[in-house]
Amino acid sequence: MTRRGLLRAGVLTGGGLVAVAVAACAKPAGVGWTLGPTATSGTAAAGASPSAAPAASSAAPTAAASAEMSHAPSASAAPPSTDHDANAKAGVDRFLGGEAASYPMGNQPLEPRLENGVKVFEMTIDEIEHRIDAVLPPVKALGYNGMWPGPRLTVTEGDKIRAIFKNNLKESTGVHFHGQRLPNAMDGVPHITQEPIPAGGSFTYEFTAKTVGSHMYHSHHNATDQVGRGLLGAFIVQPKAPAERYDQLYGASQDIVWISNDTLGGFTINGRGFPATAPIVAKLGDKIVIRFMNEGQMMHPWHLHGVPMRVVARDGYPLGGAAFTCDTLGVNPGERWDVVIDCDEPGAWAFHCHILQHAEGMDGMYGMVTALVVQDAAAAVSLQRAGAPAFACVIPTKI
Ligand SMILES: [Cu+2]
Repeated sequence: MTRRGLLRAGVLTGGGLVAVAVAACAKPAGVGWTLGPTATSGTAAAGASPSAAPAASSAAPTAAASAEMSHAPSASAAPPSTDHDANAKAGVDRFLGGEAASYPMGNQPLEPRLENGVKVFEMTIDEIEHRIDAVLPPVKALGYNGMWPGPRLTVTEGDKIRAIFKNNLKESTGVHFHGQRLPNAMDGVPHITQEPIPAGGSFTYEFTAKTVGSHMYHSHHNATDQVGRGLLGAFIVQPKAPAERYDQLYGASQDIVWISNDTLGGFTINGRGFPATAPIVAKLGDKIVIRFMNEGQMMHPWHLHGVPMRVVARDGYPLGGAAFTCDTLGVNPGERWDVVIDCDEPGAWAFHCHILQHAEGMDGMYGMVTALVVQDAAAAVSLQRAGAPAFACVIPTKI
């Protein structure tokens, strides 16, 4: 099947199951990013994988992280392979088969406990084993509450917040709430506003959630390594006025956090690489919100096929009359951009970083790739790909 055919593919059932298509897993081989004729397939070529690139193009992460970065997305371990279409299809089939739902995802919502009007979040900082996909060996990562990305923390403007971080690492750390206007002592920068949180120690961050919108929390200590290895998460501050929240303001039926990273494990969306990335499944006519957050070391231009994106906020601040429409949105490290997508075209639309080395090689797609599937019962037949397996939507739908 051609790539074009694959991108059209999809299966729809009344139960909300969908199959999508994008292509599969492989890596440039040879030196740097070149796709040379000596390209091999599978993990044997991992040393030349795209996931190794950040080490070359950025301040060097630790040796441990560099070693882990050599894990390349791969469909098979049989070098050399010349059947690139088969390799690509194998990855697509894994995606279609619901690999994303086959093991636990990070970015799960964490409910605070209320203590005298304060929303208290209990957090741990742990060494974890994390799977970028269901096939590659787990990587030695770091996580908040045992997951990567860390738990999604959602509060309301004006809430009093207490976030207690217990450091279970063998090294010190610090936690910065990125994008929040904070009391200086709560800014989380070791040796500037606080002592590092030592191994085995704890630190309690207390502040009032002032800055509405899409924000993050992450390590601000040995950050190239610690953030690169997974110490990152989403911190969402909902406006106090319900009418200003995206479900009411835009009629959004899904509110999706999309955190990119590009160090440990290669190019990831919410800690996953294609084909283990979660698809986004919507119904025709739905409006959905995506909150892009970049915790990586390089810019990623997110490109959506089929339907445009309306960009409504940057770093949590509404763009108002400066809102704009695009199909490719560059998100720099540290930035957050909120977009509204009007799902008015049925189909399975590829959704990927358009730095192609982050998304597709000779053997198909890997890394920063997923798909937006717009379901339309009337179009189900024309979208159907014969024999394609179906899978359930695994994207969290509400913040
Ligand atoms: Cu990219």
